[in-house]
Amino acid sequence: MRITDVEVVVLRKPLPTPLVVSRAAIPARTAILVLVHTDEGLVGLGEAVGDPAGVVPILREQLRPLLLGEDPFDIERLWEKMYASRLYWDLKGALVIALSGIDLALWDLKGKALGVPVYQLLGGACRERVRAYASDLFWDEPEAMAAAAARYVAEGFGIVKTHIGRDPEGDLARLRAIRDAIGDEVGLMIDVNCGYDRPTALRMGRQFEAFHPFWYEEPLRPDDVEGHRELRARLPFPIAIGENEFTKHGFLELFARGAVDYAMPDAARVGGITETRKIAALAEAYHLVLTPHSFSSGVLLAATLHLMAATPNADLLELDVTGTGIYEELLAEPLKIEQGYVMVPRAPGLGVVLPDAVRARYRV
Ligand code: SMN
Ligand code: MG
Repeated sequence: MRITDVEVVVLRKPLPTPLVVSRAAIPARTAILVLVHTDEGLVGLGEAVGDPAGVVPILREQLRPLLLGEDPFDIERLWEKMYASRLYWDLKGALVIALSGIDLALWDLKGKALGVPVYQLLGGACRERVRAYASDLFWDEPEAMAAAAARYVAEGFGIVKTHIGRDPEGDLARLRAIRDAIGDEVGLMIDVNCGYDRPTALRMGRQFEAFHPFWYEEPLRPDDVEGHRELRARLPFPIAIGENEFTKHGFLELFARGAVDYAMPDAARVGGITETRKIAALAEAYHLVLTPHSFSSGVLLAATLHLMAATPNADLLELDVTGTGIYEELLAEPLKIEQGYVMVPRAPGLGVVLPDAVRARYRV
């Protein structure tokens, strides 16, 4: 089998109200989908999570020519070919994000060609269902955040994640409202999306102790490895980072310097399924839990589920429960969620599809 084309489709779903995090308000849900076409008519579907303005030209102009005529089964070799082609310029960022989209598509294609789900290609299932947490509770009025949190608990989630960090003092009222609404037994993750500087992160972290966080996510900028290490040493709850880190080399530094408790590579950013597997093995050697970041379309969700199914030290699927994503429309079979657990999909490949109607609905 040979690769005949790499097609990029950008989908965009405008939101009635933006999702607000510490440094940004997200006005629309965007998905950069990558389709790897072959001479046998089989197509693999992947996703790259980044800014289309940077990622799409790299996919079309830099990576596509490297793949035409290649055997799509040679995933490791093609990964290295793409990465090494930009070694003098781009070791992180948009290049690695673009490469991730192709990597996901190649795994999907291989699974579809062989008629097996991707988790089987990755060594087989460690689990049939993955524990999930409800990711939502974007920055809003405290009452609205608390009501949503209570709803997710009623649906069976044992852990919820909030996105705060815009208004240090007001955020304490938000946490108080959420904690009061969910009770003491439910896990509460606090994601600050790189919103603080070092003194603020420590001062706020000390005040967060009252709310017993499950974890403190991205308190600082992603490049502040030492700052995260210090916070980890000074605060009595775990630090989760990684959604803005790239490749095994980036994660090796986080692990070796003791900057992280929960490692959060995003398979559609960090270098694909191929690279996330290597990061998982590194994390395993450091006795760390892999809790992949996943907040995009159904394609990344499916890739994350397959990875987590086949990875011994993976736990805590990030489930986008906002209802705003282009999510189940891209899944071959409906998602099965039971009491906060998500069943691992069994359709061939990643179990993802891009129906014409979905393409037309959100096409940019
Ligand atoms: C997040 C990232 C991107 C968009 C929305 C929310 C957040 C997460 O950091 O961890 O899901
Ligand atoms: Mg986050």
